[in-house]
Amino acid sequence: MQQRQTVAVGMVGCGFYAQNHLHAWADLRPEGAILAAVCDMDPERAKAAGVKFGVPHFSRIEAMLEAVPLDLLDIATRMDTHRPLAAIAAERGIAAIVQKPFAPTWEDCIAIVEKARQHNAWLAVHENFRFSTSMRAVKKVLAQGTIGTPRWARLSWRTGFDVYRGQPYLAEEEKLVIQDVGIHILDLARFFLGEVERLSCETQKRNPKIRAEDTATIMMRHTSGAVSVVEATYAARRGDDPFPETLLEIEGDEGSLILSKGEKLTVTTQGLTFEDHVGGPLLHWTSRPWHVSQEAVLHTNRHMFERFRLGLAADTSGEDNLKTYALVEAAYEAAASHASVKPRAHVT
Ligand code: NAD
Ligand code: 89V
Repeated sequence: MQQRQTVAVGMVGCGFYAQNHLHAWADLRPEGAILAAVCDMDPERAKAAGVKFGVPHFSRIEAMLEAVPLDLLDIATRMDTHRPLAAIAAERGIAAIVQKPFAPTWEDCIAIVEKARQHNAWLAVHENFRFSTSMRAVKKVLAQGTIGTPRWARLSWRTGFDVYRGQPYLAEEEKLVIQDVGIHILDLARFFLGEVERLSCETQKRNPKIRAEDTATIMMRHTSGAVSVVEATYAARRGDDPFPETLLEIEGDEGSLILSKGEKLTVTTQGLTFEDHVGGPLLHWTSRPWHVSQEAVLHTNRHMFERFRLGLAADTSGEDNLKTYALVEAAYEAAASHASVKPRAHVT
């Protein structure tokens, strides 16, 4: 396949989190990712993004696709619109990146993947936690074998940060902490320890002002034999709130690693302990505390651009993200049934 030198990107959805996608695409322009148009069904949001980033703006995706030649759509709308928007892209042979959660149901996710396959359209999910600088550093330590084979891990995302201010819809979701942030941590568990054989889950709703569960504790047996605990809450009341950082403890048969608040990595191996700050620098458009999440968008978008340009699948392709989505579904099923659950698989 001919390698593309430049890729014309269309942004669909110019809301709260899409601002980070827009800045990231602007930063990637010198590398060949060209933000060419933006679209939001809210004309004011579309105009604000178009003016800020100097590109044509539209309130309908069809109008944008008719007016501007695009190679790749970055869909940063909420999950209820992912299936119809991804279908519009696939039917035109246009590549698409879909924000997490992939879609509201397993059936919707499968339909998005199958539609892309039917039209030979490139498809990926913007699952960015694994692309953050600190998570890449952890992956490098594991890949080097520094702590040997991982046998046990705790992946912890515990905050009291007011997530509802920027994302008010979270208070109304029928499924919350596992679907919104557990999905990231479960993806990290796969990234570090491999696929999952079975899991159990307990959920809690600790905030009376919201509709769904805001706390989940998940225990998983990986096919490698490793055991992991994945935990997430929006209801923590701690002095040293690490939002939006994921804290890690991973024990191998040669040592261990701990990623603590402030993206500090402590590695113990052969009886020696090493410490280092492994987070990325603040960017001109990022700010604390969101910078950990924001810089992950830049690295994710670069990964997507480079893989698409080379005609290769993204690490978080639609197919791959089905495995993470299956863990989300299994966690809700396990919480409801009070029994361990084997995640479903997508057989093509
Ligand atoms: P938002 O509601 O602020 O923005 C969504 C935008 O999409 C709105 O402006 C809306 O008008 C627009 N939109 C909806 N349907 C459209 C359509 N058919 N055509 C064009 N525009 C349309 O939502 P948000 O908080 O920015 O979240 C968007 C997605 O990003 C969610 O799926 C959320 O889970 C995800 N998110 C991911 C991260 C992360 O990657 N770490 C962080 C926060 C949010
Ligand atoms: O990153 C996300 O997906 C956001 C969160 C509040 C978890 O940071 O929804």
